[in-house]
Amino acid sequence: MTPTGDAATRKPPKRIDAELLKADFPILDERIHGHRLAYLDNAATTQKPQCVLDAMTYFYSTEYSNVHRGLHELSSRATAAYESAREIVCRFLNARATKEIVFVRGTTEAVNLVAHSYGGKNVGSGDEVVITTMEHHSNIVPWQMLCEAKGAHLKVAPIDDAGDIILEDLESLLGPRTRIVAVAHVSNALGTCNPVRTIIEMAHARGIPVLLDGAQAAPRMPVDVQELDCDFYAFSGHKIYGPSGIGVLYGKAQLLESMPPYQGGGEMIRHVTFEKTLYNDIPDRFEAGTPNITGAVGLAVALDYISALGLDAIEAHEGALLAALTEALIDLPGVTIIGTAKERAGLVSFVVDGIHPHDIGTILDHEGVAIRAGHHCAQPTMDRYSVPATARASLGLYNTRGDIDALIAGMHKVREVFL
Ligand code: 7TS
Repeated sequence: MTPTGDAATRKPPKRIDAELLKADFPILDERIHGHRLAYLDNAATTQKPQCVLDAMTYFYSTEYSNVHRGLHELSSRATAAYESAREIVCRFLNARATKEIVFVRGTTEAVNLVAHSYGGKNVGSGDEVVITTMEHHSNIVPWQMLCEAKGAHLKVAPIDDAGDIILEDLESLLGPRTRIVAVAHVSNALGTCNPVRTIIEMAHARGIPVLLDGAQAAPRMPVDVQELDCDFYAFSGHKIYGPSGIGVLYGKAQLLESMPPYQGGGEMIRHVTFEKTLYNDIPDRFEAGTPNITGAVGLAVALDYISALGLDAIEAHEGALLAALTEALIDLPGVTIIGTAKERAGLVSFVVDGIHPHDIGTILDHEGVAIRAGHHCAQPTMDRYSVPATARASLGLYNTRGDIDALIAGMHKVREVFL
């Protein structure tokens, strides 16, 4: 039968051939204690493809200068490269305009910027900020500092035993004094993929803006800020196959335009006298000082790289690996998975009866398997499950079934050593 209509013209879904893609990442060739590296610490940071390394070297070798300043040729090249990186980020998030994209150091700085600037202006004594139990410290502490300074209250939406936000409880925290809701899109400690569309609708119904911490979501699923209708979205370059020291804050233009500067210095001004300084338009108003120019260039290439692979293909690839990884871990005696939410992405946190997570991490390292053990900068989440730490295996686009097999073989070694 001849296919008709959509089916005839639809492109076949792209597939990730992770074994092939490993060749793009030179560091994955490293031998670790005599073993082939199985890098399963992607939630902490991802490795970089050769195209990102090359683009940064090329930029430093042929185009590098400071941006938005000099009249000379190299300054024009550098400015063009930096602003073209902003366009690539804008397209990646499907933002409405490049002025909605602010380059920052990473997710941490993005949240601090919003807490200081938006929070500084809009949060007062007796007001409330709503977060959830599963936040990374960088989406807790800046709000805590703001609340302390302003006499405001930090309200924390609880999560259930599986690691899902209890939505009715979150909704009941939203009131006339709530000034902002800040939530992880995907949790770095539990892997929960939160129902952010529902949360945004709940908040917007009461006129409350929402910041999404996209540090773990942006590298592993398509993100469309217009479709989500979030007010702010933050992510880090180093977790999305780009360089460290660069990240992105997306903000709706109307909100960013209403916000005062975060830091003062060069670049963020229009005119300075000792009596008064006029601030620049967005996004420059939030980019005081010489930015991480080469970082932005590298980030743009990383975003182009993963966009060419397809974020939906990466999501499907990691989803299949996550299912296999979860199944294999559950089969091991004494293993408890911390975080069994309805929707999960990218990572598994687990504990093993009688063995400290740090010991798991150390033995696995000797087998060439890199995971993270600790509280994952989410101590309140650890407290919620009454564990001091977990072992965490987190996935990236270059991970294969072979990497999971190496982890499971390593876990058998761990048991031999400690039990
Ligand atoms: N938010 C989430 C959800 C994160 O996972 C992280 C970093 C951050 C914010 C902070 O990002 P940064 O780039 O500004 O540091 N998470 C981790 C982790 O899970 N292991 O190491 C860093």
